[in-house]
Amino acid sequence: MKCRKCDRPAVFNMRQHKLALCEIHYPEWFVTQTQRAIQKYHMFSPEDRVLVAVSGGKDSLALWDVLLQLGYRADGLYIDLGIDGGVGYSAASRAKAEQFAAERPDARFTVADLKAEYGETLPEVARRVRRGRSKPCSVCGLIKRHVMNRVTREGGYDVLATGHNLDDEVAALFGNVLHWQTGYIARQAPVLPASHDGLARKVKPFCRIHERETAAYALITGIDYIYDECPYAVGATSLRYKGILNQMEEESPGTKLQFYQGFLRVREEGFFCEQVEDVELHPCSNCGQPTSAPGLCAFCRLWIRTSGAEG
Ligand code: Q46
Ligand code: ZN
Ligand code: ZN
Repeated sequence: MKCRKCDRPAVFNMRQHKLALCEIHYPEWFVTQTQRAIQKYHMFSPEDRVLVAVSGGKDSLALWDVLLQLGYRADGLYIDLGIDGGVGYSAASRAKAEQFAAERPDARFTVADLKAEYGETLPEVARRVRRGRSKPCSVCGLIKRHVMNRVTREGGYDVLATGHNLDDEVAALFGNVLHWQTGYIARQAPVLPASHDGLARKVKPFCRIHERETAAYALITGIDYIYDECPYAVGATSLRYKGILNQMEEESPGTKLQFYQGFLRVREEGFFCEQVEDVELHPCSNCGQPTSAPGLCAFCRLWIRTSGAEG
């Protein structure tokens, strides 16, 4: 098969776009698609300072790479959760992120080390608190959100960018629709605006890009990333949903994009807007980050043991 744009052999075929491209034109196409999403959803402008949350995986490193190529002022943040899982997961993924950053000395790179900053790794906290014993990912999500928000604000960044791709977004949407979690559905968007209460603006420039497209970009451009999933991801419901959606995509290319774009359209038409509750937020009495209940936020409650704390 030949590249659509030149005579070279195609290295990547996208059935859903009816497009096959060579090793030169595929990365170009990928970068243009990302730029289009940034502009279409008004994510940020060249003057803005962007913090990219990097995990050492293909999506986030590809995102950082593309933003730098496009000339954005993009720095990286890696959160070291201290996960071992028998494979030294955090150490290995951190090494990939560090190596990537070292090759791009103009970009700033920050590591937030959970154990060094808060005294415990994620598995240690998860074992100690009730909600973590059954669901370490729920504690992890809470910790990552807090740390990302903190570093974004402290570092004076305008926006936090994550590498969530179309498969992630569609799997989340599918799960939320399956359980009719209308509040979550209403809050799922390529851009979550900053709130005056101190929550950073969050954007997902890869929201319309398939996971296999980010993998192909990383492979073709030689980005070295960690192939392993986090050991806690094994058996995750979202992976099951991804499998089902991949089967549908296989039989009918374009299904995922159609589902997602259709959702954004009806959302734009105001379909779910009454589901967005205007919850009043208060600053946490310890860290100052916004929280719905007065007193300590859920993150600080993980570390500060009071009579009402989880145990
Ligand atoms: S890092 Fe954390 Fe994920 Fe690992 S513990 Fe779960 S949430 S699976 S994206
Ligand atoms: Zn070509
Ligand atoms: Zn707090």
